[in-house]
Amino acid sequence: SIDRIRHAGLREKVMSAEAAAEFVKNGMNLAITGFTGAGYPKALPTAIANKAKALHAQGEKFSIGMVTGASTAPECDGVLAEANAVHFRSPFQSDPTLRNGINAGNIAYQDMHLSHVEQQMRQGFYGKFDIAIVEATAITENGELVFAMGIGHGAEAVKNADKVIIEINEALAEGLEGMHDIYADVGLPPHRKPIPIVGAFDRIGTPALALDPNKVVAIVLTNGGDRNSKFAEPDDVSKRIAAQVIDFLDHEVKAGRLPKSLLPLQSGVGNVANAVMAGLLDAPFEDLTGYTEVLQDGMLDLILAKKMKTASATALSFSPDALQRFNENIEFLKDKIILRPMEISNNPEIIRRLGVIGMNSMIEADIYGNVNSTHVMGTRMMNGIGGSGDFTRNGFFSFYVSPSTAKGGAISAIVPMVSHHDHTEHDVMFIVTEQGMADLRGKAPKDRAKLIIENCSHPDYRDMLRDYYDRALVASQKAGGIHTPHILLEALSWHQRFVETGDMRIK
Ligand code: 0RQ
Repeated sequence: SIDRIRHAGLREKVMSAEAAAEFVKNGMNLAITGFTGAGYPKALPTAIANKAKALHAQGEKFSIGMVTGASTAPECDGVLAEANAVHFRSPFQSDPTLRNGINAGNIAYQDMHLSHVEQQMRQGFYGKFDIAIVEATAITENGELVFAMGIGHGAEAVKNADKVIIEINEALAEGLEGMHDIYADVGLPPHRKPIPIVGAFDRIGTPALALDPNKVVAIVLTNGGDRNSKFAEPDDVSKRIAAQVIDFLDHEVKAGRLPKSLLPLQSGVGNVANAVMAGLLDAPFEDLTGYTEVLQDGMLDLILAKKMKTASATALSFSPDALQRFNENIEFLKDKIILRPMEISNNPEIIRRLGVIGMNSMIEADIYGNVNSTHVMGTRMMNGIGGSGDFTRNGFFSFYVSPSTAKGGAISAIVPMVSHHDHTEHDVMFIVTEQGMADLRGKAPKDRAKLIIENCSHPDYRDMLRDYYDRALVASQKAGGIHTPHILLEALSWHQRFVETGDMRIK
């Protein structure tokens, strides 16, 4: 209700989503909040999409450029893509309709490291932002904005855009107020200072963001849930991957190289990542901490079970059940979860200082440890790099986890050469599949290849990989160097075979 707008002057800005959508004109550049299905506007995107459809029916043009925190949901990315209302999109998405628009060539998409987004907004790489659309829990007496379940680039969006539209979502727990820590002083060089986070749970900012009331052109009241996708119960493959990661960490603790509380954990999205967190519930560690971008069910349950002391993230992305546990325990969780702008949650300086243990999923890795997180068969965008690069390059440990095959065995996740490079051999420390783990630290390419083929590849592909590697060694000798053996014309032939026959295996 209007009670959540505690600043009297701003109450006058309340209007319908349709009326607010009138501020959005063809060709505008919008900064819209949303991070992995949390904190995205629930009403404006549909109102904008309906406006687009009506204009298109009259033969008029209408589309927007759209920069979010990360992925949103069907009622944001989905409806806008479905209405052909998006001509540019950055930095991360996972919506099927939007993805199809990107892969059909109708939507220009820039896939970006999430830690870079706010800085590049300030640098003006995306041009001027006409409007920011921001989801919020409340507006304080002093006219400050209390963010929702996700912050992402929201603080920079509000500062940067000419006009601001706020959606106040009544479905959000009021107890979220106080969980956010808004530090928006990163600035641009040469005037930067160290970001003063030395412990994963340090508070360095304010619980809400000061607003310029003159920039706020509309406030829309909504009442709707976040995307709240269900998680699959960890399957056998996920459990085997998780067990190896946990065994390794346990080994490091026993060897005295890691404390019993480990180091702050980051985990990517998806079922395998969630399975690792679920596995930690029964692991012999205590007082764990999280320094991650997305906090999912697994980490929430670690906190509720008092296995994890505190967690820092930029968004809370829960299944419906976990959301209920979160809302019911919000008073207990208040001093255990902190939400930050994604420029801070994913900041290389802090990730390096804290020594974060990063765990992310991949599409494929090659025999030398290069990783592709984003493209299927080299050309088709899946989701995007997200924060995986921020954590992989700067983490204390960087794990890549994946089943060893995809599409019922027709695709090997271990290939001679990745069809797209997101994380180079210099950044990737461990590759883990249900077959086993390759520890690549301190190893040269030929040693890595042996480990990845023997430990991580699926038995159906192991002989093919051995054969490729052996012949590459001979061919590369002729080509003038065997540091990283390859047969250049054959290196991507597995992908080509899949494109032509639907199977990487030779029939
Ligand atoms: O597709 O459902 O159509 O069959 O990819 O694969 O195995 O369910 O795994 O959900 O963890 O996703 C890398 C895509 C993995 C994800 C990726 C197909 C597979 C399936 C999903 P179907 P799984 P996940 C935190 C960090 C980049 C961003 C990131 C991702 C679908 O983790 O987007 O890490 N990561 N962010 O069939 C063809 C292969 C394949 C393949 C899997 N080799 N070839 N298809 N698939 N491997 C979050 C943020 O930063 C916001």
